[in-house]
Amino acid sequence: MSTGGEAPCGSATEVGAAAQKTLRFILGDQLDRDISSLQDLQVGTDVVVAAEVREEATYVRHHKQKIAFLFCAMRHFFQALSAEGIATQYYELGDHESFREALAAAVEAHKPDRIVVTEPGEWRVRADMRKWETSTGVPVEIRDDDRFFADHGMFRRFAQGRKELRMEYFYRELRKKTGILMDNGKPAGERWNYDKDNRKPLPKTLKVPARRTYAPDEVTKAVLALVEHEFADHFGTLERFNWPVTRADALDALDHFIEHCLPRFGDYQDALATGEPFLFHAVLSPLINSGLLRPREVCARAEAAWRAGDAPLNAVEGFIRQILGWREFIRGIYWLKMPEYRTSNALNAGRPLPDFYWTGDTDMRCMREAITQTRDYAYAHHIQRLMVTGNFALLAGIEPAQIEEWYLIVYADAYEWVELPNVHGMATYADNGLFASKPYAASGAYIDRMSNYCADCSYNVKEKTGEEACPFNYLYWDFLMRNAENLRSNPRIGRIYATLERMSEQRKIAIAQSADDFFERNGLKIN
Ligand code: FAD
Ligand code: DLZ
Ligand code: SF4
Repeated sequence: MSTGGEAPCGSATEVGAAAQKTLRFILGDQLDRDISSLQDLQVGTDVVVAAEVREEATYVRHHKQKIAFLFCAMRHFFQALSAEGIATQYYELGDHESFREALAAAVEAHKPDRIVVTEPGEWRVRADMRKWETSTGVPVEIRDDDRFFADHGMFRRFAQGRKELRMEYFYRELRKKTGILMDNGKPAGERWNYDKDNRKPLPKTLKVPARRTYAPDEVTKAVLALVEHEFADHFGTLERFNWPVTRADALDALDHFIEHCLPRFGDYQDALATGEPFLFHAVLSPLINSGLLRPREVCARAEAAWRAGDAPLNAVEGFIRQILGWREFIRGIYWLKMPEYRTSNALNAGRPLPDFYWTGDTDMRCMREAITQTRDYAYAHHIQRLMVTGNFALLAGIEPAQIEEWYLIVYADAYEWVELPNVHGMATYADNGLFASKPYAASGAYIDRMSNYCADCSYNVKEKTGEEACPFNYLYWDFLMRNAENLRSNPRIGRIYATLERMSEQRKIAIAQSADDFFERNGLKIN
């Protein structure tokens, strides 16, 4: 059922007879009242349109919580627009199957003089959007997405002529451009980066702050029932759905993070712990990516906490670097390199994705923990994504397209612009190190150092080969042996190859045999 709301009499801005009627089409990840497509909105003349469409929910079979989160946030956003007296047209699931169909219906219903949109986050949707003018017969203006600190031109200029693309240098440019964490033209605290201070495991005695809870209102309850019914066979559960879905609740989640988690964010940024899915992380990415929170306000709040003495600089710089540095840089890579980017497979990885990525049914404690909480919360923190599920996919040689689709499906914050470079580039090195100076490959020793998982695992992290041994141990060396031709010349892992060369033939055979047995046991053997 569609809901259309006209501006109530008297609340409309007076406009002349010649005012252009503009249809402003908002996508599910553009839920920001200041989004560029709404910036010159004429209340009383214009209509704002959005649509829940099956095509977006099923082009990959998104996690139930991801669909529910977006539909809830979209419905609440449109309620708030209507409450402002803005004319809206909101199509619910089932009204139209695709953006194109919904737009055609809205054009038919409202007869606009022009259509205004903000550019989408995904290449796939942009290609479609570029045809909207022809398909509707109405002029379409596609505006930049100025929620980001950098536009496409800034990244292109940064990338031009560089042999290596490194986040750190782009981040420094953005620090200078925005003045964030800068004092008199110099980085706050005289250092750009405090990463070395941010690698502590979680002490046994430290209590992790409880998360805020967001009770579902009637709108949210209706969406949860709809998603359970319509997307019953999609991955994930809705039982623990606890996402803020309004601007007010998103701001509340930001307050909570700044006060309770940010002070320790830096220290435990890389930690992993059984039964602790969130640790001191922000858990704000779905809110930022969908528009409920603005990257600028999130960074400003973090910086203010440091300036007020409420959070240390290693935490605040570490946090701001994720948003001002990594998030912007990753987006830059995506738009610089798409659509060819996704097609490379530098390490010729060709194994299928194991079933346990969907079921969590594995004896590897670290993988089980990451996958089951992904199923329950549509969330895993960065180190779980990179050094557990990502590391496994890298070491085992899972085909890039299969592991990329998994990441795009399972996380509430996943959109191709941010998922793809993180998986294709950072986690699996499928882009041949376009922006990572070496593969993020690690054996069980790394996971053991940063977590308490191994103490409670059926495998033995100290064992290197054989059935009892931690699979990350032999898969790590097997990966290096399999990819020696590609990786040996990389100066950052030369030392590791030197160790490999000193290994006895007998040991190398035992490693390869253990890996082979593991692949066989898990249905991952290929010719
Ligand atoms: P925090 O750890 O508290 O970080 C704060 C914020 O920084 C995040 O909310 C996010 O906006 C930003 N951020 C941190 N790291 C990155 C990064 N590498 N790239 C972009 N933004 C970053 N992030 C997504 O938003 N969507 C994805 O689909 C996604 N897929 C990923 C896949 C892999 C294999 C890896 C290694 C990382 C991926 N990330 C993705 C980045 C990162 O893991 C998540 O942004 C983060 O875990 C979100 O949780 P948080 O809000 O608690 O983040
Ligand atoms: C992810 C998603 C889903 C599941 N459903 C919708 C939807 O029904 N309507 C909508 O406008 N957007 C949805 N989205 C987000 C879009 O996929 C996203 O806007 C594009 O991928 C561009 O980033
Ligand atoms: Fe993971 Fe290996 Fe530790 Fe088990 S022993 S939790 S598989 S790293």
